[in-house]
Amino acid sequence: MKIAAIEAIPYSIPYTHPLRFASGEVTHANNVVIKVTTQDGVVGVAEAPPRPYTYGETQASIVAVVRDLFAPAIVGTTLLQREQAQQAMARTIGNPTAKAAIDMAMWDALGRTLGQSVSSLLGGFTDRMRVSHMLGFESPERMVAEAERMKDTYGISTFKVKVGRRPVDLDVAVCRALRTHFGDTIELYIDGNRGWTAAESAQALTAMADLGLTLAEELNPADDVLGRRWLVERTPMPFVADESVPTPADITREILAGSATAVSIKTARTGFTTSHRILGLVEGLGIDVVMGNQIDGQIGTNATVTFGAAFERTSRRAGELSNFLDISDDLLTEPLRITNGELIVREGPGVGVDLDDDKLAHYRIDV
Ligand code: MUC
Ligand code: MG
Repeated sequence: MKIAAIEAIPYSIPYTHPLRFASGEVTHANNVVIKVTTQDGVVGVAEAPPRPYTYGETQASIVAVVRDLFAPAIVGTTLLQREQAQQAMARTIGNPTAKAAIDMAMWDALGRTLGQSVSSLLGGFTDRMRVSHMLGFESPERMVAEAERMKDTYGISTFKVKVGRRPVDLDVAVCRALRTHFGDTIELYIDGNRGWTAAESAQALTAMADLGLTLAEELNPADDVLGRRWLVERTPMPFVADESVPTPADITREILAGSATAVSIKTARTGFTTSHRILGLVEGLGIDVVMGNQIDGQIGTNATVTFGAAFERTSRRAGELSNFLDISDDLLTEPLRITNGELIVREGPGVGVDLDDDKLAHYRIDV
């Protein structure tokens, strides 16, 4: 079980249509595959999706920090010493997706070594999650058409609508068009990626008070400390902290400050080990939780359902598990399939997915 090598392999696959939101835009899956190889020849795999506009990580920075800092500190430990790896990486602030992918690749290698599924090792609560689809910025007509396609083709009936544009009426019109078109056959919630001010957010929530929104995420910046607290006090549904809480300590600070009442757990950001710690915090604080999407490819989406289905709390709500559908290709030998609005956990061993080496060779790039 001794770790012999940790590799970081960047690749690029175009999206069929870009996903746009208040803090940025994704046109290519410019991700980094992380492979952890043991001395016994077992290989664990995960991936890191850089979000430069959110965490400051780029493909090049992820490759460099894994190669120059994290791999030298972790190679030589065993898969049963994950806490050693956590401590080695914790010395460095930031770099969340690089750290998370190493952690998840170690878990995959451990599951493969033991012949067990990681989801069972983590908690084994259920074998599936309902799927929520994220709708990026477009006109109301196009966003309704996209939701209809997702509902008809994949049975998805939960939608997270990206908001945060100016004037606020644009996004209000989208949410109203979705509710008018689908009636109460869909669940709707919103994510502003810090695009609005507190006052704009309150104005939008008032205008949408009759639309039955179930969650409101990062509508304004958490750094607007009093504005955010003022807004959360006036928000009638759980207010989700996402990019404002990349660590357990951030969650504690923001929740105790009244700046959020729920959190998004993203395995792309906190891997399996820290996500599990966050789940304990969620239970202890008694707050709501949603399994979020870092605009992951299939490897990352599989990681999200592996974790989300492992626990009762994280499998209550639909998880954000479908935006890989917008990528023109992917790297798995056996692609993920969403049917009847659900994604099933792979049986394993490990996280249960295998890389198609020819595809990785085709899409890999130098950074
Ligand atoms: C989300 O929930 O915010 C968009 C940017 C990012 O970092 O994650 C996505 C989705
Ligand atoms: Mg978000």
